[in-house]
Amino acid sequence: MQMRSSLLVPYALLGVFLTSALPTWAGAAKNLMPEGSFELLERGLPEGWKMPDPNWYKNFRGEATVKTEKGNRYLHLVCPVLNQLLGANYTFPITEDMQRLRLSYRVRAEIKELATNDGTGVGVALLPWWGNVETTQAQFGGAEWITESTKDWVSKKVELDVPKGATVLTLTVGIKAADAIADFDDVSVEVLR
Ligand SMILES: [Ca+2]
Repeated sequence: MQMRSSLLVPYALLGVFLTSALPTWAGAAKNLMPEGSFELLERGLPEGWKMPDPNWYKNFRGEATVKTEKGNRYLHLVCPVLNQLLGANYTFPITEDMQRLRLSYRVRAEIKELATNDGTGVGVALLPWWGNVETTQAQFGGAEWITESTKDWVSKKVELDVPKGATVLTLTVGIKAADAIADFDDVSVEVLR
């Protein structure tokens, strides 16, 4: 009897711990992009990101770097021509139990000119992949692309359903068919369910 009562105390404490921890677990969605803040660098480049090749974008005087402002790092893109997509990619695996995602990021854009076709500007898109084959679907989704300059940083957020059977998602942060300067920070993709 003595042993049983001594065991009761730890279990009671565990119960208190679990009860207090539950609301936190319920509110925190899993973030699939641990390096969306551009704070961690590897040889000057943001860790986990595939940056565009400088040999390619220097031909049109483009720029893709990490800059620092008040101790905070962010992605800085410059695309002075209308016929290019200048972007950084982040690829991550996805499983069948991930059905709905929330994409969010902060962006600051200076847009000088847009190409005349649709879907141009500054923004973030998610592309699904099935195995190693790229889909014919042009764009899975993202927040509406910015087509006018922002005075300061603005926050974007959008919820998206994952296409059935997708095994990999590529997130592209960039400037598409626009003469623009764009800064990005705090990119996250959370699993809502
Ligand atoms: Ca940052």
